[in-house]
Amino acid sequence: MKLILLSLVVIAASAIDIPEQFTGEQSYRVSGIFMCGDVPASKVQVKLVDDDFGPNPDDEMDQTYTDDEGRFVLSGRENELTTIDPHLKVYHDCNDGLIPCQRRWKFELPNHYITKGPHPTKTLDIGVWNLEAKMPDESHDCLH
Ligand SMILES: [Ca+2]
Ligand SMILES: [Ca+2]
Ligand SMILES: [Ca+2]
Repeated sequence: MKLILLSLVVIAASAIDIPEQFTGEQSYRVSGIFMCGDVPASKVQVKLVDDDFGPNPDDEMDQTYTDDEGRFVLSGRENELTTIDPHLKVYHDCNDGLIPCQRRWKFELPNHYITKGPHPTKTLDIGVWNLEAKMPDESHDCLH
């Protein structure tokens, strides 16, 4: 009886395709290109973070600036008891003229690119984004 139950659970789990859960050291790599209109958005600050909730500030996993062609690659790791919540944050001045501080974009990144351990074996390529677009939940951010 126990065996039957167990195999039923296994079948159910594979049918629903429960996402892999992680614990301990996890790593992530993401790349992409930002444009401002038809001009590459260079020197745009980008951060890979593990989103944490409540008063717990997000953990920075890596940060860099886009190159002359608007390209970036971020690669980092984080220790967490449960699966990390990878996010990409972008701070830019595209179409922001004289308004102080930077427009902040935030992307939620899919969990199935998480690698167990310190060295990411997969890369999420988010492709080319035109920063002129307006994100529904974007904000202005001065401290980053
Ligand atoms: Ca987290
Ligand atoms: Ca964390
Ligand atoms: Ca600005």
